[in-house]
Amino acid sequence: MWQLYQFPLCPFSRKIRLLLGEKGVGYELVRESPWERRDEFVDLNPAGRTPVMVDEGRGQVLIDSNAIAEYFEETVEGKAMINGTAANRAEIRRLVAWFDQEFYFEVTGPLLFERMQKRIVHRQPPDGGAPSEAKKAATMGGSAEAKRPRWGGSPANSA
Ligand SMILES: N[C@@H](CCC(=O)N[C@@H](CS)C(=O)NCC(=O)O)C(=O)O
Repeated sequence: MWQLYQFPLCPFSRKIRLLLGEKGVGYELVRESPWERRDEFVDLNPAGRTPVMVDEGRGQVLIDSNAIAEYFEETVEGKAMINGTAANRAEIRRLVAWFDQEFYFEVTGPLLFERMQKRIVHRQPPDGGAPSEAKKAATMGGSAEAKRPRWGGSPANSA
């Protein structure tokens, strides 16, 4: 049985939970707080980041959301999430990489830092302005990306 080491608010973990649901892969959730740098977790992933998937029976450890997504894309038949022509698949991969990078650094990362990490880990008060800046970034108002006609085409896919 697969175990997903994840943090509930981690967007990369969320992406994998959605993907596993779509693919119909059974798994057990293991809650991990990456900033605690738990020895057993760092032994699994020296980078100390969520998500990580482990199947002890198969002696398999998968690290990094994109590596995990590609692994299940290649090993589980049906409900392809990186689908279509090579050009479509390249576009899906581009969008996933773009979203992971931009949304995490401009939106989810600052929100997680202000609302959770700063309070719990650093014991500092929040900066009231930061969440509204993140919200502004989340709307992507007027960006070239927001005006693109379709995100990765259809049917449903990773993008
Ligand atoms: N490229 C990685 C990014 C994973 C990542 O940054 N996870 C964050 C939580 S959302 C983390 O574990 N941060 C702890 C750290 O960087 O020390 C992926 O796609 O899995």
